[in-house]
Amino acid sequence: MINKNSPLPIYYQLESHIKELIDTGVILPGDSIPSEREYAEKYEISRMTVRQAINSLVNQGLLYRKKGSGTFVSDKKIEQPLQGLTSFTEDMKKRGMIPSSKLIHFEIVPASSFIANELKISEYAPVYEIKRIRLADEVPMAYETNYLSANLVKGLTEADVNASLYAFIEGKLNLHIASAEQMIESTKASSEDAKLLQINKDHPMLLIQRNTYLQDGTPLEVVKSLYRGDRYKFFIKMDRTDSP
Ligand code: 16G
Repeated sequence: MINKNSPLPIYYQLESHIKELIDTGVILPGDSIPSEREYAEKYEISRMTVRQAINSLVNQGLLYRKKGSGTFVSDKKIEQPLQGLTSFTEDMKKRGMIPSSKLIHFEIVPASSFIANELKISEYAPVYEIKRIRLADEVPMAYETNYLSANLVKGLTEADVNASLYAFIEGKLNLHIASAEQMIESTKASSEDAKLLQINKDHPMLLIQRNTYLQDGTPLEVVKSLYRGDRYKFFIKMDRTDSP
């Protein structure tokens, strides 16, 4: 497994070996891996070399350390396509996971100048401000804040947002959700985010801002979604002919 005569660095060989065990399901999410000392003794290599291999896998998000109890295999990341305009509920169901929401905040507030501008409504016009923790199989995945015009999305209730916002808009209001623009950037969890998502402060996160439009171009929602960086990766297929 470790070939000391190989031109490949030993830490890299060990890293590839552990990665293969994860990829082939020999070791599963939640399983612990042997300690640095055990690897060092087994392969007669230095603990420094073992640490380098493990650090690299921790940095890639494939392993995580738990203080005092060891190093474990991370859960597999959810691969989220960027093509297609879907809802959280649809995305999770497609994967065979059970979506749910924990409603943190639901209120009609006067639109700030930023929100009014994005939704093309007047400042102080009534907007729903909705904050939800989005869960998949009961694990918190994202913290989402939506703003929608209360004059457009009439009669929205807490029960509707506990189910699916898009299902209400399309199914009950018969509005046609057509397009969206989305921006993704990296960030860290604040202490509030961390508490709500049951992760540590400064946990790596992906911040997604989405503006969604109806078929006639009316802005429908302004959304800020904070996804767990260790559980999500985004996928897009590109064609050279698509270039702007
Ligand atoms: C997704 C959308 C969000 C939308 C929500 C509706 C992203 C980044 N955001 O989370 O804009 O409001 O789905 O979900 O994908 P729902 O119909 O399950 O309430």
